[in-house]
Amino acid sequence: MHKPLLATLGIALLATTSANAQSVNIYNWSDYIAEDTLAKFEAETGITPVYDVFDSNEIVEAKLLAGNSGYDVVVPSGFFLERQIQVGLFQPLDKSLLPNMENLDPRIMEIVETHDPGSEYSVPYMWGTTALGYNVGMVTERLGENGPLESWDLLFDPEIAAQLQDCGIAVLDAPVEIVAAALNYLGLDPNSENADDLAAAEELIASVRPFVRYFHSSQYITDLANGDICLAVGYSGDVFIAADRAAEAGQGNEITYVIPEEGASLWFDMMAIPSDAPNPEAAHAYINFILKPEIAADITNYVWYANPNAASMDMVDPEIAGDPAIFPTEEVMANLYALKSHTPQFDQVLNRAWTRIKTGQ
Ligand code: SPD
Repeated sequence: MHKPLLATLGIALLATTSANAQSVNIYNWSDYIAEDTLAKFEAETGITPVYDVFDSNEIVEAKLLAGNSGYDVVVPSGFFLERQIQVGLFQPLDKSLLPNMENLDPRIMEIVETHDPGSEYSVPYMWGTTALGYNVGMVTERLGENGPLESWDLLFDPEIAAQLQDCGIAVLDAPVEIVAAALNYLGLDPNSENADDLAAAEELIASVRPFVRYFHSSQYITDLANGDICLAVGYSGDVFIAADRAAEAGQGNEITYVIPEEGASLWFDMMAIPSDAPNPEAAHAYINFILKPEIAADITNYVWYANPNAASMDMVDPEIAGDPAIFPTEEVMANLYALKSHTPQFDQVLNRAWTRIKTGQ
């Protein structure tokens, strides 16, 4: 007699539990979170995180523009987010749900203002630079100790790049950043939308194209670590991850990251909530959790990227906090340029040039 009643009750209980159970769908860069961040978030909030990764701003933008991405939190770079805000892809943040924003460093907040005035739609996640990672042994063997080891010549001087062809050069599949690096190397404005400037950058990159093994935005981590390539244009923390893995593997590959003397780009990856996010409340809970000092410190200590959380600095490994290639000093900062949002019109032209470069036409 009681059995069916209990069974009915059981079903009802299950239904209640799943109606109340919350989840949050997060779309973040690959290799960009500590091992235990998501487990800690779930334990603290009871919200189940569903985590998906990407390795290029263009991919995130395409998903957001298509609509119904299903994501609650996405992490584009500021120079993409800026124009995504303008076309209504994000919803305003409810700051009453983000008390941990008080931990953010006012100096960083001042810089990211240019992308999102008043942080109406976003908060910074991690930040870094895009420059050169190389295998010290392989590169010095080919270029000597006196080679241009602190210069973009490693990539952009055809005579130098040709000498590294056999050990392998990888370049990010990131048109905005690589063209900006080429423009900067040529002494031009890295954010220029001028057609002649773009043509000059394209000519420069095309001149070293024969020596580039591949264009990809995450494969270089493993390949640098294993000694399968010797030079990569990469993101700061990713090169440090490669260096760490190489040291752990003990195969004699020593990887170093350099911000070349000509300068490099500086960027901020920003957490934002898509306008059509299924669960904005859980999204706020996730963002607020990431803004806890100990969580931000955990992530920095694991992925070697600078975080914008002033209150976390006491918990960041001193070796990381004191490394000017991760937390740049004023002097290094002065040699960095911030990437700006491009107009959609320029983007089209840029992407055509990029396709020509990659296909070698
Ligand atoms: N593995 C994490 C990579 C994060 C890179 N952020 C991209 C910034 C684009 N300039």
